[in-house]
Amino acid sequence: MRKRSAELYQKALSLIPGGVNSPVRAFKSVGMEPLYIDHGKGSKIYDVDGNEYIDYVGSFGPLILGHAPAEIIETIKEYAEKGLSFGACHAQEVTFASLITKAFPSLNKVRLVNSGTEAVMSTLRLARGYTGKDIIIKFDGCYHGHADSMLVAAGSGVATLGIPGTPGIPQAHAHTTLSLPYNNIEAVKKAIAEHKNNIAAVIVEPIAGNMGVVLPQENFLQELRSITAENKILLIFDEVITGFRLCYGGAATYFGSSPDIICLGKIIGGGMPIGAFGGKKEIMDCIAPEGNIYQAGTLSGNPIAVAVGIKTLELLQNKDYRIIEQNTLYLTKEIEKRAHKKNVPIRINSIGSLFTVFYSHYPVYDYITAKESNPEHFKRTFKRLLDSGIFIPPSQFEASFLSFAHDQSDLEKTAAAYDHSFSE
Ligand code: HOZ
Repeated sequence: MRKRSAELYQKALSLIPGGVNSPVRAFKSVGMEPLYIDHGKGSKIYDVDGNEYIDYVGSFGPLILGHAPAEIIETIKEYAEKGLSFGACHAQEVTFASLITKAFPSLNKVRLVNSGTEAVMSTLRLARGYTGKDIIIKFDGCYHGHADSMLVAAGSGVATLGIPGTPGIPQAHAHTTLSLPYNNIEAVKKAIAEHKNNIAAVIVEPIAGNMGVVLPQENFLQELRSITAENKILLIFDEVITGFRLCYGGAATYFGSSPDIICLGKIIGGGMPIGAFGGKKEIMDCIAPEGNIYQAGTLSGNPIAVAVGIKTLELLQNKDYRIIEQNTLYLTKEIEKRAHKKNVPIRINSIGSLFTVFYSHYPVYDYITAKESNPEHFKRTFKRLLDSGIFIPPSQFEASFLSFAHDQSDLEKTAAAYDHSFSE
């Protein structure tokens, strides 16, 4: 049934570490072999064996418009004709920076990079250079890409594979990162009191999406804003997942917060490799060549990625986010109803078009409670869903994503597939 995928994986194992170019897609935590995808269209992907799946991975977030929307493909063709990369300025960068800064009121300036990881790496250097301090506070189970200092108690693949500590990372880097429990403002107050004069920044996923979806509790983000401002510590929102996901703007817009710096990726590239970070003018002007904090990249602001980013944002400006939110609500309620009928203990965390089903009796509000989810139950559900033509992320510690391309029939099929898996 997945013969060609199995053959490709065997070959890949001898050529690529673990057979994959990023760990989560290896399907390790679900005890299966990875799918090899041939193509995607709308809400569906098709593997190399010709199987069709309703896709809730959406490339781990960028594909809010679904796979291969006609307008995006046209844009790629149009801009590819003009050249693939210049290593020089082009007009689209200015348009894109203007679109992004308009969508995020707390951003005056933005710089483009090639991925979310790169955005965070650059941001941390900027925060340290700007404040002249070293320590960064992050939160357990949050994932900010694979830069050295951010892998301490990280989510996503690190959580999926249960990788202990941070092999390959100098002690000194780990020592300048404090990882605290998510949603625990008291822990933040204590850390600030202990390291008061040496904390450069607090970085947070305003909605955690890399330990499964975990929502900020009431006042968590507001209190973070006040306590960081009071102590001259920068507040960084990692909006790589949430940027343009909940509304036209980010979680900062959605919750009315004003972080000092915001990191973006995923949706702003509509599926092309891109990242960005932005902030207030006085902070951003510290970056070279205006200032002396160095950050650079040959492919940064790649003309095709930027053209796709602009088109994606233009299309999103005319979308009604309430539709995708209602669809997610419908699906999660259906899943919940069916689980309860069959006495399967689940907790669903959901917001906007993001959701995660945890197999747990208890509410999930941080990394410890996320890890309470029954891994065997997740594994069985994943397999059953895949066999029913539903593709969710192959890890308990990732978010499922709906797109504007998912329709009622997709949602009904998905609810029925969950129902079937609960029967087992
Ligand atoms: N950081 C990505 C998900 N949050 C990794 C996905 C992958 O391994 O492809």
